[in-house]
Amino acid sequence: MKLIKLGLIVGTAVLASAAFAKPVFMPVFSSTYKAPAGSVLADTNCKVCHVGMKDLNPYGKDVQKALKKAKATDLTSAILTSIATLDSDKDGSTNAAELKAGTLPGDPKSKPAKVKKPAKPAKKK
Ligand SMILES: [Ca+2]
Repeated sequence: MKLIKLGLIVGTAVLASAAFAKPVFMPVFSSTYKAPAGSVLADTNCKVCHVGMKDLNPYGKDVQKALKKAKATDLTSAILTSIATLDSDKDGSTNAAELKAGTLPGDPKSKPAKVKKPAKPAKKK
C-alpha cells in the first residue's frame, strides 16, 4: 500500500512538473529572437511567456496554441515565428515589432515607443 502511495506521489509530481515552463524553450526563443542589449526583453527570461510560476501570459498562450496546432511538444523557431504577426497582448504592436524593440509581447504595459510620424511636407503655395 505504501508503495502505491509513493507511486502516486511521484507520478503526480512528474505530471505537475510537466506543466511548468520547459527550460529548453528559452534557448530556442533566444536563438530565434536576439533581444537588444539592455532591453526589458533581454532581462526577462521565463516571463516572456509566463506570469508567476506556471500561468501563461497572452503571448505564452499563443505559443501554447501554436504548439498544439503544430502537434508539437518541443518549441521550434518556426512555431515562434508563426505567431510573429499576432498582437498577443492587444497593445497595438505585433509580437514581431515588440521582440525587435525588446519589449514584452505578453504584457500590454510593455510596448515599443511610438515612432514619430514623418513631418508632413510643406503645402505648395
Ligand atoms: Ca503587443
